Amino acid sequence: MSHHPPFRPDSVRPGGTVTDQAVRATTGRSATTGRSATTDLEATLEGLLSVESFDPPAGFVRRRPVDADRAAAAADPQAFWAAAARELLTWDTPFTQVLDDTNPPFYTWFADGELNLSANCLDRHVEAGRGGRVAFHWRGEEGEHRDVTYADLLAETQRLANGLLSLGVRAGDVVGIFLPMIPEVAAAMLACARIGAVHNVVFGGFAPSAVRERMEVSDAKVLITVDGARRKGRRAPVKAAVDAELGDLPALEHIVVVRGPGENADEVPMTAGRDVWYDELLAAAGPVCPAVGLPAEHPLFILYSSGSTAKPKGILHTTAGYLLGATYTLRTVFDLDPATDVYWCSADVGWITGHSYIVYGPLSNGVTSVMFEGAPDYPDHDIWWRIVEEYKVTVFYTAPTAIRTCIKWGAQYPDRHDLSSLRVLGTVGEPINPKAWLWYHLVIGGGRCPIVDTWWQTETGSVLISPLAGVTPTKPGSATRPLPGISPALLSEDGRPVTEGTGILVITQPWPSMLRTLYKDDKRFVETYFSRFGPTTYVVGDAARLDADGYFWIIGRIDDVINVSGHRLSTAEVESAIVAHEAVAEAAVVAQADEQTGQAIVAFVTLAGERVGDAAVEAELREHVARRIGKLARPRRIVWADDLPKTRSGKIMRRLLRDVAEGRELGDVTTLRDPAVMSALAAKVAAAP
Ligand code: 6R9
Repeated sequence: MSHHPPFRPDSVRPGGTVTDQAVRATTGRSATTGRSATTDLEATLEGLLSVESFDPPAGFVRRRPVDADRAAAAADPQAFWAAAARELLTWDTPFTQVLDDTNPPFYTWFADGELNLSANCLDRHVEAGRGGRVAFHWRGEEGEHRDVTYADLLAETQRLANGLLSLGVRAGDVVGIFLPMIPEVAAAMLACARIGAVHNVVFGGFAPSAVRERMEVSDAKVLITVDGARRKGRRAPVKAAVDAELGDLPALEHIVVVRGPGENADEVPMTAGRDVWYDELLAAAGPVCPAVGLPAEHPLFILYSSGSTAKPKGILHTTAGYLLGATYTLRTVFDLDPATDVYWCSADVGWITGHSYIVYGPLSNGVTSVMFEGAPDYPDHDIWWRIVEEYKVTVFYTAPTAIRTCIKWGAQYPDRHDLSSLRVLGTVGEPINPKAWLWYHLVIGGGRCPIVDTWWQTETGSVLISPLAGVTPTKPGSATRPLPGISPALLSEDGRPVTEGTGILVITQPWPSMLRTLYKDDKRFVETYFSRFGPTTYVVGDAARLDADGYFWIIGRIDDVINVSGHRLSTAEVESAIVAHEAVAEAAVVAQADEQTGQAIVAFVTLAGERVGDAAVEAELREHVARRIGKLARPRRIVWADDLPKTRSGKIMRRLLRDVAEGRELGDVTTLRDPAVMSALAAKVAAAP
């Protein structure tokens, strides 16, 4: 396989670039095993924080060249996407139209083509003789193993598709999926796709009331759920709770119940005529369900995403464009080789990362993945690294918040394991602070794995801005440059282009995996994304900075900007500075109304290891922030927190922290991973206002 010279920015910013050898020289970490030597990690991290840019690690050999893609996409984006759609997807009816942009912002892609998404993810691999390849190395939280091959998954998907048909599900009907991280969740999504039903996956950790809301607004006809769930050795009945919340939904005709892993001692209530066991449904169904080609723009799924307002947005994706985005970006960004790589994305299928990068992207590419049911600290804090070692994971994709949690636990857990199989690391979900980036790079990646900081959204369907592994020089904290065929730009408040500096992030050209609308709410779709700068400019909702090398730095949601005495500060920037302090594990910064300065900064801080939050640490931190950003950015107040309120997908809920800081009644906390975190913080703040 040929090796292409890496892209290099024209100029290198102060601080200079650093090579893999230099990292190894300064860290004492072996590039081949990832094991630490005796060098003080903390000092090394501190030393590297001033390094602005990292070249792709010297020994990294890229398997999939991308220079031709860049050139083709730059010359003619539509022709580029059309060629990719022909090369990467298998069509029943080839398309002749590519983009239809006659009615913006309602774009269509490949509209006269037909294909079946489940056939693209399963049948074509089996037909090519790769049915024996493992699709998922499933790993249960009690250590159970189950290898599901492509042939297994195809068989299961066909039976379930027939089962759904027997329950009266037809193309266009909505099927809810509320399942833990078990292979059945992939089969459920694929079975829907096979018959053209629209799936609506709800994160398995959400409360049944959230499931009810999402089923109700989408008129779900069937819900696929589980008898009970387990988490860190504890069990909770799911079906009974679902019944209590959803029993009276008029549109919901059937509930299919999977017998989840482990013993479930609870009595599972089953309503005759409505409820059916998953295994019994499959046993009664025929083994063959032909994959019929569906129109490219057939709706594939709805995924509710919590916006800044109370009402969640039902983001709608369609078939071909979405699949093309997931398929192309996975192989291109991560340099995945389905024949040799073992890939693991630690997200949950209940959010978009799971849809695109646990289910559709990996399966469409024919990759072998790990699927893990459990928590990262059960039975011990090294379980992720044990799994990497056991399955020889080569490509690992997780969230910055998870990395910061690992930092808090300490390098001794990854250091227990041989992580030398890893070759590419990825992050997603929020800006990654440089310290977490460096720790990930050194402790997990052994200094030898490129890190891809992938920026995208539920709405974008697939990654839009990211380094390409082994090609793009990376700057910790920057998602770097757009992928081929993607055209982001920054605009000022009044809509003028910003070529260097801070602005509102927009995408100026449609791309295949973009959302098509908000479910049954075209009006809100246009208002939310396409009203501010007109119907052809997609407004992302993030602010970003563009540097002299054309690198994008995502600052955060537009509403996460703090204004202190007329100076705009990003919560992410202040957080990053705080977290760079050696005593700190994690920080969340919010604004508190202030008579004098308009807004003042309140920082909620979790300390690493044994440090205790006292006046001395507080003074150190304030001084530290002053040095890194300026006196203006010094937190007015620091609240020591044992944990921060996070959504199930790991995003810090700053809205709730603002409520606490400003002494307001706490809003809805049911979407938090751990609602108890909020009451603990509120008590702390109330005790020392
Ligand atoms: C995939 C996903 C989207 C929002 C997005 C942005 C933030 C995601 C990021 C990132 C900085 C990254 N975000 N990736 N910010 N760097 N690499 O997370 O989708 O749940 O819809 O969230 O997450 O603010 O607008 P979603």
